[in-house]
Amino acid sequence: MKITTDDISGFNKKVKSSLEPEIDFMVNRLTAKGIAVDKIIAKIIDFQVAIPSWALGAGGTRFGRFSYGGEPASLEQKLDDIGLLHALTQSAGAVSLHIPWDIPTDVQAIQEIAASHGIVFDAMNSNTFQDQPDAKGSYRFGSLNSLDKAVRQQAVEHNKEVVRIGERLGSKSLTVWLADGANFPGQLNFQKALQNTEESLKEIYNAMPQDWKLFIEYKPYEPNFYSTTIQDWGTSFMLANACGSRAFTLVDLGHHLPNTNIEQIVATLMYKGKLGGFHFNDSKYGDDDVTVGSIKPYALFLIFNELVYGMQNNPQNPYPAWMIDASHNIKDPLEDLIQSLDAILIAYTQALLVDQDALRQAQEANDVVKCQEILQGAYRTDVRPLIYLARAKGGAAINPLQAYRDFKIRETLIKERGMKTKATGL
Ligand code: PSV
Ligand code: MN
Repeated sequence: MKITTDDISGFNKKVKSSLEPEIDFMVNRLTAKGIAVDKIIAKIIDFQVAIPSWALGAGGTRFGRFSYGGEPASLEQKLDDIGLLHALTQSAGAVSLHIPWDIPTDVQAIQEIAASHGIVFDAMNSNTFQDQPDAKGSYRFGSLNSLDKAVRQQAVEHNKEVVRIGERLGSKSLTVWLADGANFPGQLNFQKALQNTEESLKEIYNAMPQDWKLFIEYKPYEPNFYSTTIQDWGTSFMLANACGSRAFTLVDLGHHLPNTNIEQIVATLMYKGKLGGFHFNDSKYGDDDVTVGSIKPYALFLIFNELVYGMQNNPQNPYPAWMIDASHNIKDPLEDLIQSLDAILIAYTQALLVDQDALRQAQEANDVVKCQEILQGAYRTDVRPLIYLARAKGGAAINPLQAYRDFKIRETLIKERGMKTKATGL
């Protein structure tokens, strides 16, 4: 199924008149406050988020998985799904591949499909958390941290292979997330595990092309429950520094213990020029991987406030690679992704509305009440009319979720692919 620009403009014509009063009111109000609405709209249009190749099908838990009709059964179909998402939103113009879940068999064909949808290849993801059927060594007791040199080498070689595949596709970065750790006290020598990890990462880093970046993801627990070798941002930061200037920390919102101040982590990393990648999701208890902004929207806004500040004030930090890392256990994956993109753009726009000069002055005057008023004033602004406007200007559907339903996309995908398809990956 393909959505054309005519489909989008036809849909927009239908819905625009009912939204125009809200849009006009918002634009007039912000303009009267001296805010350059055009610049904000341009920033919203520019913001692109990569969709991981594993997020197009139904996710699951260790207790089971409920398939979703019309799931993409191949990489080609996954790209088609991202193409639909991008046609509707114009903000999902990148894919992040997980190897070996999505090894392209015909690289040129895959490139052509991606290009036809306006999709580029963002960070490549390696996988040394699952054993592969033909592998000699097992990752049961670790991969890059393993005491077994042959297992470590196998994991290093896999990462090098992922880079080679990425090079052919035009990707420029590798994300390494390790499940390595221990389930029980005493199982692992922490120092040895860290040393092995550092040496393995250095080998991967040194084998990467000069224009590639390495993103090191951290996570405090799961699938190992007692310890994780790269448990937190500090460990990731230390390893990135040990590798070199093209190695960075990757923040995944779900990879923190409850109540961690993630916005402060973001600020610290950007100050040091080391925030390379960012995975969006939301959670209540752990790495729940639910829809972005569905549980803690204010926290998301505070994080975006630091991201926006960092992008404006920290030239030493590269532009971060954005990706949605969510799992869709009960919702239609495409609808869930549309909701996540909405939440990302809403929080981003609210953060763009923070009056940074007024905030600095209030901070300098130690006017704590004013500081809170400024932040919450931006957070409590219903910025959706600005997003409608940006979408109309950027060629997206003004209301992508409504368009998705009006166009009967899932019904069509089920007709085309059947009820019983199963996406590869988690
Ligand atoms: C691990 O929980 C993670 O966040 C990593 O980014 C993986 O690549 C992804 O989820 C999928 O397993
Ligand atoms: Mn992640």
